This record gives sequence, structure tokens and C-alpha cells, in this order.
Amino acid sequence: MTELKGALIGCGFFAVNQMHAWKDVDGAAIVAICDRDPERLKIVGDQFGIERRYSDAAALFADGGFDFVDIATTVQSHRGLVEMAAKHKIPAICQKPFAKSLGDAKAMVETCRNAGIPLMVHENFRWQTPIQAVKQALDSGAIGEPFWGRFSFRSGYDVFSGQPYLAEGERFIIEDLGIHTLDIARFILGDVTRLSARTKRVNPKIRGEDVATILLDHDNGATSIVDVSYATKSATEAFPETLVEIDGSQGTIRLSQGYRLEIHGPDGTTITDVSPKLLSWASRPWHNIQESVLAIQQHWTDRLRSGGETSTSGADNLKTFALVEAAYDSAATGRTVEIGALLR
Ligand code: NAD
Ligand code: 89V
Repeated sequence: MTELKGALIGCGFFAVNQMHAWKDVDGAAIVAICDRDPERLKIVGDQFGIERRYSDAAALFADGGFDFVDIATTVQSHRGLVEMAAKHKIPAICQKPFAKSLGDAKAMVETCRNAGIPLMVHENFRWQTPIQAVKQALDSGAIGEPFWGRFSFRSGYDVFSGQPYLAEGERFIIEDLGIHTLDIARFILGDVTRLSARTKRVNPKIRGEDVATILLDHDNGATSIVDVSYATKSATEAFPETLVEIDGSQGTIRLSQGYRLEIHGPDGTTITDVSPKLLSWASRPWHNIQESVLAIQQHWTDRLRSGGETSTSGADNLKTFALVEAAYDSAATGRTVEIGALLR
């Protein structure tokens, strides 16, 4: 089979992981890159040996010669770039957060549907090895029917040095990190009917909230808590691990710090090390995230070839994005927010 050719737009902090992962993906390779910042274009072009370089996305699309585009810019440009891809009938991957608003995200899904092109959101956290292991354990029936869960990301890690824009936005942790945790909650326990949320800003040097606690009702009747914090100074820093607790009718699943998975059911208790692989280009503690980047990009490549819908398609991600919008609404008003109304 011939290799799929990709173009990547946005050669910033995180795109370097995506470029490394594309080198490891079977069946696809990046043939062109674009960044409006000439310095980033040169750094990434030289590091990965990409000759075709563009400072303007319109010029990149006009020249063509690729089968898909990987949009790795920050959120402000996502809608415009996805619409450009749709205009040129080029399948697109778009980084999270998908869009600036749920309205924009819905319009992007609609535009790609009308253009007949696949659209995937690079929502990689559900692709992490430990999260996949939790899902597999639950689906195996080891703990019976789940009725309660907790998805927890509590850290004091300095994310602002790599991503300084995170300190500047009116919104921070739910939009940037909680979006992953909410997606994991959906992935494990299914879609959400309603939620309520409370937020706080502890770090006085940033604009947005850095702590959030969200209570979710799932369609299957389970209740869960998503709690996220960048203000948590622990004895052992957990970044970037999502810890998971699931209670079921027959037992419990506990994913605890250090990638330790404990499954307790009628047949006894098993404890497994579900640590992610340390890929050749990865570095601790980011290796968990880095491995999931390779997994999601391989998934995209496989689905583009086979024609099936991706796990985190644009349409799927609307249901995660709606939880973000609902959480901010609930935190501002104190009300419980119905998710169905947001998705209509
Ligand atoms: P960044 O600011 O370091 O990089 C963005 C790059 O895009 C910059 O080099 C900028 O010049 C370029 N750019 C912006 N608009 C452009 C346009 N219209 N045309 C061409 N180039 C343009 O940002 P980052 O930290 O790499 O984050 C990028 C995205 O990745 C964000 O949406 C962020 O939320 C997401 N992210 C995801 C993960 C994850 O695990 N999925 C981790 C980190 C960041
Ligand atoms: O996903 C993100 O955009 C990152 C990080 C994983 C550090 O939260 O900000």
C-alpha cells in the first residue's frame, strides 16, 4: 500500500511530539509543514528534514500534494483552518480544544460532513495505555455493572513554562486539561446527561481557574466525579497521570499513581503495572502523553485507509466539548446543566 502523505500546520511546543510520532506511524508520513513564525518553521523543518515549508496555510492548501492535514495550532485558528481543509476536500485532524465555542465546533463538524471529509479531534488522553487498560478491565465484566467513578488529575507541575498562553486566558484548567479528563470519563462510563461544577483560582499569577470539581450523571445511571487541579503540591508529583476509581456491582478498579492497576472482583484481586512505553524520542514524565500521540495518529492513519469513523471524530468530540461549556456555565451560575439541550 502506498504511504499516505500529510501536512502539519503549527510547529510549536506540542507539534514536535506529533512530528516524532508521525515518523513512527505505519502508513503515513509528513511531507509539508506550515507555521507563520519563521523561526518555528526552520527549527521543526530542520529537525525532521522537511523541505516543503510554508508560512501561509492558504498557500500550502493551494499547492496540495497531500492526503490529510494535521492542525497543531492553538484554538484561535482551528475553525478557519478546518474550513480551509474542507474547501480543498482534505481530511483533517484538529488539536484540542476543538474550537473557541460549541457553536464553532458544531459548524466545523457540519462543514466537514457537507464536504464529505473525515475530521478527527486530537483528543489523545483516552489513548493512554493505563486508560485503555481500565476500559478493557471494565468491558471484560470483571467488576460487573459500574455505578460510580472518579477521574482525578491533581498536580503542581509548571505547565506555564512550556505553554505560557495557559496563564493568560480567562479560562484555564477545564478548557485545557479538564477537557481530557471529561473525555476519559465519557470514554469509560459513557455519555453524560447533566453535570454541576465548582471552580477556583489558587495561583494568583494566572488569569483563569486552576482547580475544578465536576459532578456528572451518566446515561447508564452511574455517577462520577472529575476533579482537576494545577494547585496541588503533593509529596510525589503525579503529572501527567489521570487516576481512576470505578466501583461496580461485583468489584472495583483502581488506577493509582505509578501506573498501578488493581482490579478486585469475584475471582480475586490482580495488580498490574500498566506503565506506558518510553518511546525512543520520549522523556519522562511526558512519555505517557507522548505514547498516546503515536496511538491516536496510528488510529487516524488506519481509519483513513479503512474508511471507518475515528474514536474521537469531530461529532464525538462535540459531546466532550459540551461538558466543558456546561462546566463553566454551572460554575458561574451554581446550576446543574442538562447536556442534551446543548447538543441540539
Ligand atoms: P504553541 O503556541 O507552542 O504552537 C502553536 C504554533 O502554531 C505556533 O508556532 C504558531 O506560530 C503557529 N500558528 C498559530 N496559528 C497559525 C496559523 N494560522 N497558521 C500557521 N501557523 C500558526 O502551542 P502548543 O502548546 O504547541 O499548542 C498547540 C495546540 O496543541 C493547542 O490547541 C493545545 O491545547 C494543544 N496541546 C495538546 C496537547 C495534548 O496532549 N493533546 C498537549 C499540549 C498542547
Ligand atoms: O493537553 C494540553 O494541552 C497540555 C497538558 C497535557 C500539559 O495539559 O496543556
